[in-house]
Amino acid sequence: MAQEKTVTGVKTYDNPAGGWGALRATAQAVATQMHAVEASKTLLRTNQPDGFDCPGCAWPDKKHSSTFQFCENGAKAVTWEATKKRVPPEFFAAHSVTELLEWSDYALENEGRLTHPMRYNAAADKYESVAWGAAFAEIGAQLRALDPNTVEFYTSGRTSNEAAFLYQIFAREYGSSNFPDCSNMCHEASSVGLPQSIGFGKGTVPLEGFDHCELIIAIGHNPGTNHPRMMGTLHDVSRRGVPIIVMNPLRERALERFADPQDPLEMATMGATPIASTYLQVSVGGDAAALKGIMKALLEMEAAAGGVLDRAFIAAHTMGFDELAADLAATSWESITAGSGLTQAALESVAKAYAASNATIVTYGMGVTQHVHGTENVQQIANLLLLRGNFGKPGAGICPLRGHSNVQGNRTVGITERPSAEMLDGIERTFGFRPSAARGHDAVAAMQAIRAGSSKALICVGGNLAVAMSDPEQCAAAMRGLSLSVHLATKLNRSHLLVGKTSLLFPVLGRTESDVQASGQQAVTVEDSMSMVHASRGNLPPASEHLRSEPAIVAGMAKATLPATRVDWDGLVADYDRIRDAIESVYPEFANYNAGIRVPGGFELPIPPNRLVWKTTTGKAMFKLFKGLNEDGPGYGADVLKLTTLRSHDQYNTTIYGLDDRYRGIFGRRDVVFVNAKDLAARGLEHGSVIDVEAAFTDGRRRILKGFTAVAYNLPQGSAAAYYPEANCLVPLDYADAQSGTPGYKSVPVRIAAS
Ligand SMILES: Nc1nc2c(c(=O)[nH]1)N[C@H]1C(S)=C(S)[C@@H](COP(=O)(O)OP(=O)(O)OC[C@H]3O[C@@H](n4cnc5c(=O)[nH]c(N)nc54)[C@H](O)[C@@H]3O)O[C@H]1N2
Ligand SMILES: Nc1nc2c(c(=O)[nH]1)N[C@H]1C(S)=C(S)[C@@H](COP(=O)(O)OP(=O)(O)OC[C@H]3O[C@@H](n4cnc5c(=O)[nH]c(N)nc54)[C@H](O)[C@@H]3O)O[C@H]1N2
Ligand SMILES: [Mo]
Repeated sequence: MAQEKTVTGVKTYDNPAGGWGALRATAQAVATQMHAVEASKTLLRTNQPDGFDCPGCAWPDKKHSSTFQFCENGAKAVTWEATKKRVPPEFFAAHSVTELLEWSDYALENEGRLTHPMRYNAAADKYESVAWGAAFAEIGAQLRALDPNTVEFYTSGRTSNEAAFLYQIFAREYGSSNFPDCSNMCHEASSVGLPQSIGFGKGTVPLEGFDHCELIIAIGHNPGTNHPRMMGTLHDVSRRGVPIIVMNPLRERALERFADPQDPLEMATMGATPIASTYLQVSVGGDAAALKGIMKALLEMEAAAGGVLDRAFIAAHTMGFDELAADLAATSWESITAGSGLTQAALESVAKAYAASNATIVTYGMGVTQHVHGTENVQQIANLLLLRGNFGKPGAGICPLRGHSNVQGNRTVGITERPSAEMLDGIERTFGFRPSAARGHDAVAAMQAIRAGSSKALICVGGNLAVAMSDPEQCAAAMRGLSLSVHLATKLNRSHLLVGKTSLLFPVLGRTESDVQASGQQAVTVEDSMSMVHASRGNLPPASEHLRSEPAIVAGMAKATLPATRVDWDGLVADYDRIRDAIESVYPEFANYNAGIRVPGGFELPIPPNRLVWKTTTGKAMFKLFKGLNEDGPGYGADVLKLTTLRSHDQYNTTIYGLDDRYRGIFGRRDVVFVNAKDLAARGLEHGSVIDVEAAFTDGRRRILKGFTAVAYNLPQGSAAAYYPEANCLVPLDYADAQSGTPGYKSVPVRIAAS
């Protein structure tokens, strides 16, 4: 977009996404973090059948091949972990925790890999190295003295199936059901919403589905940055002439035009392929209204001419259609267009394209889930698909784009605060004890309990909870009140510095590293967005001889905490095949687990909706009503903008690789707020104005982002955007979906004014 005024670090980016720029950035990431020879060896083994799983995203690679050497953000994720830089005990001796808290998130992680187990010494205000055995003994003694219900077990979605499973068995044998995890801030709205709709909380589309679809509707995700391997798929789909309708407030470049670095012709000619056939700039928070509008148009077409709905499918497989139809009839077009920011004609044209397609896939991401009614949002997508029977046939279905590379697997193997009877039976059958059936804490509830002082200890397998959560100021204060905090991590981050009475920091093996146990070199397993489970085996020498694997550390803590344990921790860790046998025993859907992962590409877990089996309480797929249109709760007045929070192209969640966001034209900075030029003008502001952004909540606490620079940007009037995690200070801890607990990160009511 042409800018009238020059603002430092803000430029126009006119090229397609991908292309030579992506290859250049890949080479740069490699050069700054790794030695070139080692790098090429490592990178080429990413996502190969005998290599390791790329921690960059959860999108599968085509069978037996890897697109890795062409994937800029995959390379950033791998090289960030496989870096040559180290953070040894001498580093901590030289820098106090108070000093390190002044460092940026980027600077902390950029120091490199943790090398030794460390324990915080309050008198010196420094982390000091500690022996593994002593550290485990201290954790055991403290946990034994605590009520298990006051201990929180956090998981971030990089954790392998094997580590996640051992972790939940440890926590449950100890007596806790508190499993806050990153998914609670991410796709929980899918995990809660879809089981009610279709009896299954995950995506239903296999990768091959994209070879058969006749239409894709892509809502609220930015694959050019966050699911880069998906771009190859979308590129192929577009080349087949299949329409791709995008609903996103921002015109994300990769969804407009993409040059596939794997396409020699495109690279040689500097060409590109258009991705979206239709790009609808829905308002921030306008998805429920837009989806209801498309469904209303569909029903109106059906009433006018018939033949639009799949009546046979609706009759045989669903319940709740009449209520849905009545609600849509009662919802006015005026309210739909006001709520979505889209015209009736635009929504009718989507309905027409949808009615003309025999196999439709809806893909979606955080733009849909991170709202105060995220669960209902997801259910409107399921409703839309059910209306034309888009389940159980090739090329059709729902495709949530998962976040962390194994976040889906973590949940499958039991990281959940809502244990099912089936799972508890499985654990009892396998290990001979029956864990508590009580519902535990999710991420928001855990942080609230820590803040209230009712939870005393926090163990984190990965992640950066205090920074990723809403309201970091309150989270930081809460974390400092803990009697015990334990972090398993590859790199140093801010959460590790929010020390409690006893704080321990354990360095772990990453995906890229060789994991050798008593029976030899081990593979771990992960589940991608499409329910494919496959092996991941690292090949680099560990960053330090003191590193331990996540399963080994979990086992160490468990043995020290549970003197009468029923679990053979040492035996399980000696040979991960045994962990997988135990997983299979608890979750029978992992039939022949160990054999299945020895086949290149792995195996698929069952997806009941694809067999037209609906594991809902009624045995049918359910049309779920969402009364009204506002996915974000009450309005806050005409001067209020809805601010969404985004990832830049140079970040992985709280990990900031660099300060550029190339495709959005931002360079060397992150302190910007994207606003429509008219909204700026209406407030006497302009492109480049230095502004304060203040949340409009009325709970009596002021939440302000000070001194950010306004960037006039092509997004709908009334909408605004800023980067995560900088903008998290605007989000109250309880601003979250009532059903799923997912924070409303994508719809924060704010006012802006000159600084
Ligand atoms: N390189 C890289 N890869 C990643 C990550 C990363 O940080 N970096 N994070 C991983 C994780 S954990 C996750 S969950 C995924 C996240 O992947 P995405 O879901 O793509 O994440 P976001 O950057 O939050 O972007 C959301 C998109 O939704 C749009 N949007 C914002 N608000 C709304 C809205 O109200 N409605 C609609 N329709 N759209 C909206 C934004 O413009 C943006 O394009 O990526 C994973 N992969
Ligand atoms: N405002 C706003 N807030 C958000 C979001 C948003 O869109 N907007 N998105 C939310 C989403 S979708 C998510 S998933 C969360 C992410 O929340 P988290 O998962 O908690 O955060 P990450 O930044 O992914 O965690 C990074 C840290 O993980 C550690 N790590 C990396 N690899 C490994 C490994 O292999 N093992 C171990 N043990 N540790 C490792 C490193 O120490 C690194 O510092 O943030 C949420 N917060
Ligand atoms: Mo996520």
